[in-house]
Amino acid sequence: MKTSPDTHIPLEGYAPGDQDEMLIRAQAFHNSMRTRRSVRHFSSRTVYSDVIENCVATAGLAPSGANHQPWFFACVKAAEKKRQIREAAEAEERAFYEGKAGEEWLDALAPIGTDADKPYMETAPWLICIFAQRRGGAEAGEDRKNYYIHESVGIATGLLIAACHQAGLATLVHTPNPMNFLNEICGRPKTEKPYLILVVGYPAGDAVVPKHALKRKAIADILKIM
Ligand code: IYR
Repeated sequence: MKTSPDTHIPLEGYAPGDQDEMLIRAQAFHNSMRTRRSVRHFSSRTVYSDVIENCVATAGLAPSGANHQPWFFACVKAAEKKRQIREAAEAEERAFYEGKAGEEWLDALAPIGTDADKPYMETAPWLICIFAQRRGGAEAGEDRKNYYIHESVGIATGLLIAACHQAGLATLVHTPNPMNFLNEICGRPKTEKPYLILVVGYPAGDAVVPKHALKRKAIADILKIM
C-alpha cells in the first residue's frame, strides 16, 4: 500500500470505545432495524424534501468502486410523474403476473399476497428512482468508466433504507422488469441503468404486513465464525 502526506490524511471520526459500549450500540441498532418492514399501504401525508434529501445524503456516503459513486436518486413527488411511473410499472407487473413469472416464482410470492395493482405508487409522497451509472467518475461531470456499479448501488440502497427507517419512514423496494421507462420519465441518460424504485412515506394507519415477512433466519443459519 502506497501512502504519502500528499495523497493521504489521518483517519478521523472513529472514537475508540470499549467493546461493552460497542455491544450496546450494535444491539441498539439491531433492535431499531428489527422493526423495518416492506410496507405496501402508505398514507398520503407529505414528507418534506429535506427529510428525503438527508436520507439520500446518507446513501451517498456508501463505499463504491474507485469511489466513483455511480448512483443517482431521482426523487419524484409530482403527482403526474408518480401516475406515469405507476402506469408503466403496472403494465410490466400485469405481464409478470399473467405468465412471465412462471409457476415457481408465483408460488414463492403467494404468501406475500402481491398482485399487479400498485396504488401505493401514487398514494405515497415519494418514489425514489435509483439509477446505476455505467459511466461517470469520482467528480461530478466526469465521463470515465465506473466499476462494480451493482454492488455499489446495492450498498447505497441499503444505507438509504436504513436511513429512512431510522427517520421513521416506511419503504418498499419495487422492481418492475424491465423499467427503462424510468429514464424517460425521470429525464436520465441511457448510460444510467434503472436499479430500483424505493417507495417512501408514512405507513397507512391500517397498514398490514404479511406474516411471511416476519420469518427471520436464526443467526446460526446466516453466520459462521471460523
Ligand atoms: N415485482 C412484482 C413481483 C414481486 C417479486 C418479488 I422477488 C417480491 O419479493 C415481491 C414482488 C411486484 O412488485 O408485485
